[in-house]
Amino acid sequence: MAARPARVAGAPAPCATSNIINTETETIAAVSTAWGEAGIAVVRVSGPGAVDAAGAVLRFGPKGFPPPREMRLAALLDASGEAIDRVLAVYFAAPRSYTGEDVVEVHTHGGTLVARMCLEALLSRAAVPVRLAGPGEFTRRAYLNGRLDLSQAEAVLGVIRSRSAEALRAAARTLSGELSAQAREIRDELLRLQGDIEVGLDFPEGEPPAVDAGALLRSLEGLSRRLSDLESRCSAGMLLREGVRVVLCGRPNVGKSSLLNALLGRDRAIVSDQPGTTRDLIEEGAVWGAGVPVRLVDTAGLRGGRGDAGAEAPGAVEALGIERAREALEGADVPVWVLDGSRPLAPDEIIPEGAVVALNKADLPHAVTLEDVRAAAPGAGPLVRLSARTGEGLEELKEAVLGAARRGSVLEGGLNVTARQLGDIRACARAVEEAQAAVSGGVGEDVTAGLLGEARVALERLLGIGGDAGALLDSIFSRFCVGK
Ligand SMILES: Nc1nc2c(ncn2[C@@H]2O[C@H](COP(=O)(O)OP(=O)(O)O)[C@@H](O)[C@H]2O)c(=O)[nH]1
Ligand SMILES: [Mg+2]
Repeated sequence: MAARPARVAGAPAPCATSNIINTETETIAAVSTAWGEAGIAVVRVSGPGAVDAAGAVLRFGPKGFPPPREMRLAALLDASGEAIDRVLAVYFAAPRSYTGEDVVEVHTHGGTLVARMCLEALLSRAAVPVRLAGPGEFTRRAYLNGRLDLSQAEAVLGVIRSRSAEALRAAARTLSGELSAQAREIRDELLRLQGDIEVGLDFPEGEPPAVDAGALLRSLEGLSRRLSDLESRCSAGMLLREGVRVVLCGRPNVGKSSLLNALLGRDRAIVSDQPGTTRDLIEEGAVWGAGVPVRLVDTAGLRGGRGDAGAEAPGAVEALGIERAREALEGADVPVWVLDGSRPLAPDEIIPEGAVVALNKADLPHAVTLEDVRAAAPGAGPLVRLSARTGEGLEELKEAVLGAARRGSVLEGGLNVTARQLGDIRACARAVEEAQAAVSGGVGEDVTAGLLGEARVALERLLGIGGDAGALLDSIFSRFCVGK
């Protein structure tokens, strides 16, 4: 590898690529987080003018500009000196920063507008010239200043580029606004329904009710379906971003490590006929199907269902491994229970509910039929006979695992969301379900209206729309004719 360039104060950084000139004199800024609806956005400014530039657009409290590595609250100012957002700012002094230069990060509230205004302020209002950073320029500076080596710089890029083509497509779909468009439609419908009910509530006794329960129920059912579709697409997006966690479990010596190696196409885990060889978790990434990222986890063998009589008690280290295996099994998106198909099924074999069952060692004479396994574990997921040694059945296993990961939804239509956004969608779906129950149960309309309000607020949180009372009032009064 090429020697890292040394950083000499005041002197231009040595150039590794010819198009970088004098990185030390220019101050650059950019929005570092993805564009789109999010909790926060980070605007980053790097270079000798970073502190000046930040000082020109932020107003700190009495304690003033923060010392390095301390986050402080500040007001983001517009051109006239008015505060437009409350932000957090943190200063990293050179060379202890990502780029190796002076860096200030401004954390604004999410949504593209505030971040863009902050960036524009940094670019236009600082006394020192600040220009927009080019693609990857922060990382390029980090490399030039010896903060990262090239392989690390590439790794940063890899992470940014997402783990797989399908994850990237999910991100693009979300960025292109598919999620917000859908959430907004549902929110508008909730607002309309809530408005209908509240108008009815204000009518004096004896007047005809504004909503009929049948129509309301049908609307709510429609909303419920749309929300559950949105939810499953968002969970798919989460899986795509995080990777589907596939955990290989089973007794010692059934061939879990061999299966991991066979699925990866290389010898990652140690295979031996000595039971208890694998003691810790081994995790490796792969991409399956049409670009679905998968995290494969090999575990220590679980001896029997719940402690098997007759077998040697595991040593302390192996016992720890077994504990980790149990935890991994609980955290699995798709558990795969591996069995040795060349030996009869152990009477105390406990196959977890819903697990994909891999009946390994198909190259040896079969001692168990698929029917035996099905009878012993009626709650298990798909059964696949395969051989880690010959590779037979591996593709079928991958398909079964991806099928289980989809759980009825289409991974390929995934929307990339954060856990918080998924939480908001779920909260909305729950409130709509409760509203359905309230309407069918003939509970008062004020209760239904309250639940619809709750559902709507959850989506507004997702969309970053604030001040719920105003929107509701607008919706109600827009139905009244002028002059009333
Ligand atoms: N014939 C045959 N042997 C296998 C197969 N898979 C694993 N083995 C053997 O079974 C033994 C245990 O394998 P290993 O992967 O270490 O099992 P683990 O304890 O479940 O991780 C080793 O001797 C492997 O060579 C298979 O598909 N066919
Ligand atoms: Mg093993």
